[in-house]
Amino acid sequence: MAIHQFECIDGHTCGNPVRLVVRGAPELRGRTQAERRLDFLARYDWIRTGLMNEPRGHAQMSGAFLYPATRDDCDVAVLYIETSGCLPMCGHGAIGVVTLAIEHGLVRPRTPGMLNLDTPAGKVTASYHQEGGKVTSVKLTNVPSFLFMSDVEVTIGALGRLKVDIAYGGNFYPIVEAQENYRDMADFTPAELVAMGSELRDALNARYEVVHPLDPNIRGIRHVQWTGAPKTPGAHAANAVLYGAAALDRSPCGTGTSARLAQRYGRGWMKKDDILVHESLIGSQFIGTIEEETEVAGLPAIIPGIAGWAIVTGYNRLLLDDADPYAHGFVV
Ligand code: PYC
Repeated sequence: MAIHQFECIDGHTCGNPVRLVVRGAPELRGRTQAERRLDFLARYDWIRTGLMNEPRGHAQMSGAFLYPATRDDCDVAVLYIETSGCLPMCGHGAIGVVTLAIEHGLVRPRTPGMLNLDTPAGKVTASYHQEGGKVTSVKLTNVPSFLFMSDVEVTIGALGRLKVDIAYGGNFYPIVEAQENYRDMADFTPAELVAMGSELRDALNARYEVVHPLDPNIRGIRHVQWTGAPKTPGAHAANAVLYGAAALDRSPCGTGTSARLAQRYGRGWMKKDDILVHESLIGSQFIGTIEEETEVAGLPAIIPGIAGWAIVTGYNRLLLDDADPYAHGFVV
């Protein structure tokens, strides 16, 4: 019997939680951060479920551990943890990690104002602004992102037949745009978006093999992106992203916004240097940009830029006590 202790800095990025675990990270095996992710999932997933799920976390909880970088061109490696698993990349998570880590002196960037992150999905560069010890904004230059499948047909009970595009932005996202059987996310309650999104995700995963063309360990659909008209003047579009069993991202979702930029580029609706002011379910915003054009295994792709902000909300020492029947968390 043991009590496992984890010291955390809690914060949020544009409304979505970020729990940065600063003490208690398990030692991982692997030559790359992608291999370490697989090792964590095989041997330590109970830490993720204990720190993210109830009773220590909640449906939306999301966080990260820091490790020494596995590559020379990065300052620090990040392992993302979340209620749905260990994501290859998490945009709101990265903005939160950079803010919390820089403000607390946990990392030493080689170039002031810029931190290179070694993530399971690849290198992500974060440039940040600091004023009086506070990080006021972070802009990520994300991994190559691309439109993977377009006009995929799927039928769900509540809406009937839908056509969705599936795009990659560090995770795969089916993107539901306005169409005959769907107008706007504003027509539904959050609980309805969760229920319909879960059904859509299951239907797509049952029917399609969605696998990254260069990394077979990045596979499957974990998220669904409902879209709608923004409420704030100046914003171009809104989204509500489902992840895990019942979470709707309170931020506009960094990898989701990257996927949406890639979808719009792939469809010819946006071009290099265009800007997408993306609004979340609660009205917070990320600024998405198409920084560069590239290709992934012959598919046209982009390097997305995602800008947002994060803030510290508190400090936590969490205990996973082997004597607690709920030490590893639960989902209802
Ligand atoms: O911001 O990339 C993101 C993200 C993924 C899941 C929740 N947030």
